[in-house]
Amino acid sequence: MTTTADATTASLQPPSAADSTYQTRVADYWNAEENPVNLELGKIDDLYHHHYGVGDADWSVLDESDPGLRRERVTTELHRLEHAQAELLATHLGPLAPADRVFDAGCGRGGGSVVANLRYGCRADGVTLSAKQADFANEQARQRGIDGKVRYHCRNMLDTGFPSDAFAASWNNESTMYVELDLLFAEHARLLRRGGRYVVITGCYNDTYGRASREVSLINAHYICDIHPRSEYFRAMARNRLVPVHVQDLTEATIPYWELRKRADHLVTGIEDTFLTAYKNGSFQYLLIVADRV
Ligand code: SAH
Ligand code: GPP
Ligand code: MG
Repeated sequence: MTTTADATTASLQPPSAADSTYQTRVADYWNAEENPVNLELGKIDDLYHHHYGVGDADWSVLDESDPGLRRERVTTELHRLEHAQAELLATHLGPLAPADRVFDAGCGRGGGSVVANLRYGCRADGVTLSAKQADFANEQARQRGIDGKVRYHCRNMLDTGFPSDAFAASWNNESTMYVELDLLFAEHARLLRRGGRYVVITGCYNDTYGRASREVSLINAHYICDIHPRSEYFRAMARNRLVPVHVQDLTEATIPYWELRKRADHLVTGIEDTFLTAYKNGSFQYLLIVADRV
């Protein structure tokens, strides 16, 4: 009886990095994810991003008459906008020295840590719930010859096991909507040294709208996430020794990306109109917050 019960319990237990059934489902999503909008863009220069873009789009790519060339130009333009987002985040991490260590919380296929390493020469540790993403990212680092400095781990960003006060900077790029902010910021505050820098880019719901809109709920369902209100970021940072030094509303800056992506027939996933409606009806915001660990 006891043996049977133990065996049943063991078979239901989530894999090591996930500590709940919810996190197991999130890991399943990312282990299975192979959207062309992510893989085709990443292939261009082996920088694989799982975030959206910022900045003005070059609309002339849509005028290309040759269909194959048009697809290629649109793909390249979307990648340029996603890369600009990664660079924007990275500029706020510094200054950093090559000996400094940075933490990439919810690292996806690893692009963000590579961008930080290329910019500062720093050491980076990325963590993701997905073993497949961590393996993929480590192979990319090996091919670039930066695997001595940039490492990816299949771990939980709420409980990384990394040493305290060891990191000069850390960030979440579109990964905060999978976790409770108090637990997340407590871990960043533990890992960062005093005066260390924390940066987040996220989609949040707008408190002035009221509660989560229909579109915000559809985005939650699409990605299996739970988008927080803007207010919750500042409350949770204040409770966890993170003091904002710069806040930027990127909503206007991300709309061209979505308008262009919507017209990329070969890359659309079906969520494009929902993002555009959510941004335009004022219920949803794309936000950058930079904070110091005190
Ligand atoms: N920051 C990356 C990827 C964002 S996609 C980029 O900008 O490209 C969201 C990522 O968050 C996925 O890799 C997912 O595995 C990760 N994630 C979600 N919950 C997590 C958790 N509790 N611990 C570690 N990673 C998590
Ligand atoms: C980006 O990943 C999306 C997320 C991490 C989840 C939700 C983010 C919000 C800002 C709400 P992706 O690049 O894998 O998404 P897609 O496949 O749609 O390009
Ligand atoms: Mg994407």
